[in-house]
Amino acid sequence: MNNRSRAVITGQKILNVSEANNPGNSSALVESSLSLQRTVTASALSTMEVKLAVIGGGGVGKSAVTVRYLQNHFVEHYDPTIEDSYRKQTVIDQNAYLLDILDTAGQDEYCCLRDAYLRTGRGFLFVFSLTDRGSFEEIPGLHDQLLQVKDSDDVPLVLVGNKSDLVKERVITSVEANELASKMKCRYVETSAFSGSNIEYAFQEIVRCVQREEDKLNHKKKNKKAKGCNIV
Ligand SMILES: Nc1nc2c(ncn2[C@@H]2O[C@H](COP(=O)(O)OP(=O)(O)OP(=O)(O)O)[C@@H](O)[C@H]2O)c(=O)[nH]1
Ligand SMILES: [Mg+2]
Repeated sequence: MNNRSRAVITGQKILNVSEANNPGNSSALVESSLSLQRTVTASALSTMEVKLAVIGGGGVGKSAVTVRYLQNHFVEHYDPTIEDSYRKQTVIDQNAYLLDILDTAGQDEYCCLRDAYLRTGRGFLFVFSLTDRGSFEEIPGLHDQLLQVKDSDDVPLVLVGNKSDLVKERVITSVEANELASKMKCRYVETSAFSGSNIEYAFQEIVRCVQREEDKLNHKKKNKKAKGCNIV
């Protein structure tokens, strides 16, 4: 990412970026600053807001994965979540996004909240622990519930096998995880919130799935409009 796109995304002072591009040249500085403002306005208009939910059994590492992605540190202490929500601006494949990330509860006593976030979420990370077969076996049921709530069999999601650093405690092979992912018609990613391995990639992949779905919807809308014009 270059200086310009970084300024658009993180809201750094425009002048700093212009100064970096045009040291000591004040008229060029003003012109560059104006053109950057135009870039900022255009980019702000095209920022897509994406609601994501991180789902899976208790203790699989949903919060640790989310916090690793947002703050790049590992949460060692286990504190069961009820529901936490975060926002993050990011750029993926030259597109700007405002991610609204819901870290959900894995404990059964909060499953009553599930329908609501399945309904409102646009993309889903289904997380299980590579060290816990029970958490892997929970995934198909959660997936069925998602398809039922959405009334669709094509929902943007990524299957995430977390705790890949715990090699000796691992009980789920990547072969069986990949088999489950192909049944769910989605990608499978192995992560470690402890080491940070593949965390950013997992979030990028779910945003890409949402973007593909958005592109399909826009394409359909355009076709419908074009057909409507022909009839008139
Ligand atoms: N070694 C290792 N430990 C992890 C990893 N991810 C999470 N943990 C640990 O596993 C425990 C549970 O992690 P959480 O992120 O709180 O789990 P959760 O899925 O959010 O749990 P609930 O909020 O109850 O649903 C914590 O002690 C984490 O430090 C990982 O990738 N590797
Ligand atoms: Mg949690």
